[in-house]
Amino acid sequence: MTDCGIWIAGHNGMVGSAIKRLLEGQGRKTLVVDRSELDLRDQGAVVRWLKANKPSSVIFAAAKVGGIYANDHYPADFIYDNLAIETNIIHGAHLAGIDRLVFLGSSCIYPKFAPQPIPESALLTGPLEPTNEWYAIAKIAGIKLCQAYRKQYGRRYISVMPCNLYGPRDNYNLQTSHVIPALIRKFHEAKLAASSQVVVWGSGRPLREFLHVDDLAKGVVYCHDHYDEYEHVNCGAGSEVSIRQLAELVGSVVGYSGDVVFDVSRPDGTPRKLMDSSKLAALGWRPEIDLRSGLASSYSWYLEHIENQGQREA
Ligand code: GFB
Repeated sequence: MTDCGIWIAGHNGMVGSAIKRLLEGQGRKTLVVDRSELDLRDQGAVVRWLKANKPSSVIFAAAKVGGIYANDHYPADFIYDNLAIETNIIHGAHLAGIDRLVFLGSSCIYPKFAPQPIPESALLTGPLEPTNEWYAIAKIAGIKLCQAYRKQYGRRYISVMPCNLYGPRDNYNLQTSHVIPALIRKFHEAKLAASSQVVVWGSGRPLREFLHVDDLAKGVVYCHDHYDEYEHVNCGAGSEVSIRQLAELVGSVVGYSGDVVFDVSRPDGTPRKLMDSSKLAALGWRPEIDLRSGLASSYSWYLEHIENQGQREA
């Protein structure tokens, strides 16, 4: 049978592009389609495209994503776009006879006060963090879609839950970005302007687990090749830092020596969300990029791609 390639849905995003780089580096055939040619929220178009192109499997990295501000301010976009994309791709893959699919979620699927480190079994055991419950509900629905098609039709659809991610092709728009690109940009601009202070949102106390997207890509491809179970699987760095520590680290990588002030009128979000990734570790995956060197390479990427070419919109 002809190998039509692995469809990377969302290949232009930070996660999808990392997966594409990795698969192509391994000499594997990939399939992509641009947003201008296929709107993933259009059910008929997605089903037609899948039936016509027949990918051998799907890695599902397409999503409407954003940081704490975007999640909190655009709840309808986050729940609608993600639910639509998920139902269209997962149902469409089934209709097109595609037997293998990897869905990507997020650690925000877990309850706000989940036990730490968070095991996969903590799903649906308590209330969610309000700043991102819309996105979280959509991602939980994605896990359940995969499980439903596995249970009813025997499809080998699996889900992988990453922690907070960063790396090349991150979004550097200060309103919609996650904390790492926001701090890289804020510290860099403060250094250039010789500003005496940088404003960091919230109290600085929340703890976050950050994984470089190239490490995630290896975990996802590993799961695509080797993991075939009903339960979703966590994919995290295994360590956490406070936002205050992160700000100090970014300041030192960027070379900014002014003060950091915390704007407590901004939300902290979840106090802590360190995942237990021992299930994936037992399968043989380990993260390789430590936070400081990942931040240094992200700052180089920012200087090369964003700073000199104007800011990308989200
Ligand atoms: O990265 P972030 O937006 O995502 O924020 P979440 C992490 C923490 O950094 C929060 C603080 O406590 C923010 O208040 N922070 C400090 C900042 N300064 C800044 C800044 O300039 N920009 C941003 N964005 N944050 C998102 C979820 O949650 O993470 C999504 O809303 C998803 O659903 C994603 O799960 C991974 O970790 O709070």
